[in-house]
Amino acid sequence: MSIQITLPDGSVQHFDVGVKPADIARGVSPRLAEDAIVARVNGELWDLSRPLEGDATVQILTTKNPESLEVYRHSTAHLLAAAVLELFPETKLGIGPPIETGFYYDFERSEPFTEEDLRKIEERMWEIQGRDLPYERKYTTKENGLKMYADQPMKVELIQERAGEVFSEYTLGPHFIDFCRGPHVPSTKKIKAFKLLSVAGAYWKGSEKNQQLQRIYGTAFFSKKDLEDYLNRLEEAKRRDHRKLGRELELFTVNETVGAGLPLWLPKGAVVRRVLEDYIVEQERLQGYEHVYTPDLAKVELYQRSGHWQHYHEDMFPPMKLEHEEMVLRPMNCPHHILIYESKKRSYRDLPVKLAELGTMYRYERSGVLSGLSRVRCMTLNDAHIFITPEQIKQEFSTVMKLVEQAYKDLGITQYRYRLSLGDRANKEKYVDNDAMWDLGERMLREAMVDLGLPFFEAKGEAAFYGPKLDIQLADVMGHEETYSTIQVDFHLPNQFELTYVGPDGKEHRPVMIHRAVISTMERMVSYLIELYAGAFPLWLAPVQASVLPITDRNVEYARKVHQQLMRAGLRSHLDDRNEKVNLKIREAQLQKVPYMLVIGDREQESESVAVRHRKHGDMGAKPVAQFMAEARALVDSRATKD
Ligand code: TSB
Ligand code: ZN
Repeated sequence: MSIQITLPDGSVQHFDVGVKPADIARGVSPRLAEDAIVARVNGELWDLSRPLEGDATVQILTTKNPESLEVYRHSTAHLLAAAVLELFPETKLGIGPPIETGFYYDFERSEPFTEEDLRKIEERMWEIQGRDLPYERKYTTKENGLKMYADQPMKVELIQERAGEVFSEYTLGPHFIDFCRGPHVPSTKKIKAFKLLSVAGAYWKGSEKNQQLQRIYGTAFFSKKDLEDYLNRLEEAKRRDHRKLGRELELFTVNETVGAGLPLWLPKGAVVRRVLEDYIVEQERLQGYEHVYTPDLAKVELYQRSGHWQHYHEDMFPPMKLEHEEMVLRPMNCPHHILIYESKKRSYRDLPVKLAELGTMYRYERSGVLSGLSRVRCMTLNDAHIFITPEQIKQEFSTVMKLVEQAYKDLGITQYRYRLSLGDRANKEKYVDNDAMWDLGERMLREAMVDLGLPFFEAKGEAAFYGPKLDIQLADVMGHEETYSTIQVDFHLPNQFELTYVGPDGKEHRPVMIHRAVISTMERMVSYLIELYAGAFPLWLAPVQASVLPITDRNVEYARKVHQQLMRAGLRSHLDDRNEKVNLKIREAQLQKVPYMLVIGDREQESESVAVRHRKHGDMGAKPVAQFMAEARALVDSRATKD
């Protein structure tokens, strides 16, 4: 019997039933057959060696298609499991999926896997790879399967839960077989570059009620070069990791007794934060923002009225009972600012009203997603709520965008993407139900971006519950993106609180709100800056800008005088008057990434100068104190970000 195969270019070919995608690829070109990883058959991923039973559209996927990498990594996970079973036959298998960064496989075994074991397993994986074993798809009846997998209890559990009467499985050589939907690459020789990275604990099915497993993480790429690039980036990310640098540079700490996601800012981190706060408050002042202070908690009623209670409940800390009231820690600052807006009568002449606050808020982030300063449970946002007429939306949006761009320039941030974060009309639980409002808000933001000529991409289901957002996404060394700045259009909260302003017609009208955060939360922005600069902050942000280092006891008094002069000039100086060798002091200041080390010996003391050493450029020669101060101040005032 002959079947019709439609190829992506629309051409139709006839083949015998049972033809394999691999044969079709070979028919197109030997090159395609060589590059093929997997096929897409009627929209479904399909092994190259799996026969086709009827008419179908067939696309051959090569290393260029993103889905191929997932399949390839999944196949590498099978290779890992096969190697583990060869070396440690008593091991029980969990699951082994591909993930964004590679793949993992979960194993149950009483002995922990050591570094040395990982090395051996990786070696064995290469050995199996060299055997050029096919990934063969087979079928088993459930009844038979349960017998076959009798010594693999987790597989039995999965088969009982998920398998139909007949299910698919994949073999790799005579001994390895895995209950698996597939598809896979045709053979182990296709797998050219992989590395095992780490072992971590994991629970079977992710639940602490179940047994603990050992999860071996690895990664795989189509080429050795891609793998090396990735491993280099991974090294770089480790070197820059803000949690590691935060410890080494004494910026912040997390103490289990306080709780996860509740970092403590150490003196040096607090300086960086304070500099940032002062900076942004000043920029806002120049733009006509008025700064307010509001409490970190309020009665539940406030959030019932705003809609947070209905739509944002899961992200809030549970309420506290106080006499006859229920109070909650605020997850956002908007309701408080709204109450300030409505504390007096507003006229169209007063608009825009821009209320700003370094507002502290609390969110119940799940423990698994918490990370250092970048994702926390208690955070202080550079927040503001702008109350305007509908006609002012675009103008105000553009003014905020300018503020964002200025801040990024001053902070030295250059890599970012604009994301238009849309609602989801079908999700009434997460989002306020008002299609017309969403349509309008999303259109306004889209048009505002087009007017500004800025490129953006759209993401459904990323909006705030009350309205769409224009988010600015910053990526870390590994390419992982997070939202930092955000500009949000909101028609909902003004309605909920029945806000008004008196228009030129003497009647009451409803304002629109823009929620915006220019430099995100202090926590998240500092985490980013630590990684961006690998801890070597630009002079204007550095916790210690200059370390004054007397060489001998004789020089301490003059050094103290220099230190005080610097402090009075508004420079953050540290006097290291310990009775230690100056070389040790220099080394320590260097490790702390202090921009300038000012070495003071007899010669400098006599000439009222300092010997300047820069953390990157090394020895910069002696300079009169006044000259050093003037130069340093100029760099601080211009917010230079390059060393
Ligand atoms: C801008 N009501 C608005 C505000 O007026 C608001 O809260 N928007 S938000 O929910 O998007 O949060 C603002 C920013 O806070 C986010 O863009 C993100 O950069 C930062 N942020 C959110 N959650 C966390 C967290 N868990 N840890 C650190 N920063 C966070
Ligand atoms: Zn808000």
